[in-house]
Amino acid sequence: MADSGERSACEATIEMLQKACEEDQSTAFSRTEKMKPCTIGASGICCKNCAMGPCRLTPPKKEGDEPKRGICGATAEVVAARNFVRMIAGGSSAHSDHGRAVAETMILAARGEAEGYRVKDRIKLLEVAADLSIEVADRPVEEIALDVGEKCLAMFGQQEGELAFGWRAPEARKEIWRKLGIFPRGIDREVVETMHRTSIGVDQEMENIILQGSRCALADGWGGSMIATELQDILFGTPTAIKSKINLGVLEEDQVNLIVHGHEPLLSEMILLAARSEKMIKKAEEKGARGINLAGICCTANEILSRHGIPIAGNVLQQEMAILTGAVDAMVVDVQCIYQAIGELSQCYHTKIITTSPKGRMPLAEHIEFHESDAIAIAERIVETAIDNFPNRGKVDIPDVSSDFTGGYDHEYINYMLGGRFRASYRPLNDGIIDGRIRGVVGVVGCNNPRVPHDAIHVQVVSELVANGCLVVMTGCAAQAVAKTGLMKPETAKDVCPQGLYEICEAVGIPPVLHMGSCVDNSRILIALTEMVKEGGLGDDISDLPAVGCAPEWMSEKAISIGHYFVASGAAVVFGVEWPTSGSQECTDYLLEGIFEQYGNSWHYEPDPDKMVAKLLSLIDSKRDALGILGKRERVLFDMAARRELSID
Ligand code: NFS
Repeated sequence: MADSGERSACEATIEMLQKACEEDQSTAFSRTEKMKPCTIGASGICCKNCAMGPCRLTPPKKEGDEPKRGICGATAEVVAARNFVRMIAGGSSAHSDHGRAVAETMILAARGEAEGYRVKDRIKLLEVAADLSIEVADRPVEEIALDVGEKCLAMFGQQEGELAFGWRAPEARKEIWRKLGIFPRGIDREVVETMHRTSIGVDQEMENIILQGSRCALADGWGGSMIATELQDILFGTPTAIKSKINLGVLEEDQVNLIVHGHEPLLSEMILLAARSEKMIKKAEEKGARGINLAGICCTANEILSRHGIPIAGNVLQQEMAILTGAVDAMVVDVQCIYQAIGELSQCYHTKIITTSPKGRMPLAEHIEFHESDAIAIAERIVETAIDNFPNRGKVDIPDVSSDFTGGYDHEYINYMLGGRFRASYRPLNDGIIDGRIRGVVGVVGCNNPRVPHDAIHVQVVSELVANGCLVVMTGCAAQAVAKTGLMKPETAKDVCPQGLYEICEAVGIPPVLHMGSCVDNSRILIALTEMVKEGGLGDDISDLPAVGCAPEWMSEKAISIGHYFVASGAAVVFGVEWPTSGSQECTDYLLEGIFEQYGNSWHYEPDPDKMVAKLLSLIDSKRDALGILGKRERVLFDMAARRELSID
């Protein structure tokens, strides 16, 4: 296997990869080296939507050769577009099913049928109710919550009209959606129609297929994901800045280590309650442990970090690393981004894997099914299973690596931080951009992918963006990568920011890189961009803002859905790793250039981190130029020594 240091920028991961190597354990990293990707599939031109194929529409070998067609006659650009929008449908389904579960729980909670769940943020409830035209005057909170829950749940099956949260977008954007006929109707409807249109013999026109992809992606960003974020805030509290720690060093040698991994906070919030109960702590002590240590992996981690400051054990590529420490007594999983491989790995390191969702079971795991109606009792059973497993530990190797950081920056909190309690507004942010102290805003989001060095591209790109005066907002596993570097500590601003950005960070008390939560919380970035437009001075639409999105290490279909809803909402988006339609020049040109005309921005692909930074800055500067606020600046380049200085503390 390649040198572990080349596989990851994260010291704890490198240490565990060495252990895996010594103990002959397979990990996603080692399997990546053995599994070469199918180049035809990776480039989006393998059609396997019917049994006449699969048809591999490789480009012509030499000039003059006829382009290959599928058995039905499908052309490469149509196949690439179909595969692309099917990725959107997959990603949109995942985020949206998450949102649906939260809406269902809110209804149960409002009816008093889900012990442990209640409305925690009343103000947010009233704001959301107002946006949904729900009467609030003199009504009890439970009644309003029931209406909000039911109205949100109805958005999934809505057949006609416009998705209500879409009305929050800037006026100019809504007009574009209406003109293109892509204002999403119901969330499920857009996913179903995308699957229908891309099945054999339906939509045969690339542009029309991509249009439906846009409608499906918008149903995610302004629908399913936004429902998840908003209703979670109502039920569990809207995040505010909170300190925490990240990396495998947060595991405790003398405590029961329970990891929550997956996506939905419905379960992890209850596990947190159970793990903190005296009854459970006493049980843990009876087994010889000093207490119960709860930590998270993936987006579940981001959810409970943002609301409770619970430490993060690692991002998606660290799920196997956590088990390799030998210190994880139970890893509780629900849905999404859970590697089947952890089942087998757990057999060698005492860890109990506990599946909890009827949607996601796996061999070699114990299944304790979670139901919101009996949440506390089930959460206690899960915590007890971890406690009972504590005495079964063998050798423990916890890397002594962890970093402090601050998370919990939702768009409401940014608004408040910028303007203060009595004049909360985005004015200082817009002014900072207009006067050039902030060059632009970049959302760096998405996954880790073992095809590229773990965390390394995130860290390089974000460090350089900050050094070049950009305010960076982050979610998902990308946020976790950068939380390890110290860039998310307010006190770091003076060392890493140019003067203008530093002055703003210092005045407001924020770091230059803001952790905004999980991947469904990308909907918070949509709202923040909309607020910037509404504040004025930076154009009339999201497409006018000096703001860009970026996913340097993406892997999931969810990332494609997120990227596409940002593009359809008017933001330029740069992806790294691999471009999923690269086998069709026509489809690629359309997504990277052609759609600019419709949306005012487009996709970009750049796997090289140096060039990615240059591209992000030039996209920002082109918007500054159009707004008449471009000041000439040199790009600050980072050499290896500068990057090392930033290394994990
Ligand atoms: Ni997002 Fe979160 Fe991570 Fe990627 Fe997976 S955990 S929902 S998909 S891998 S960022």
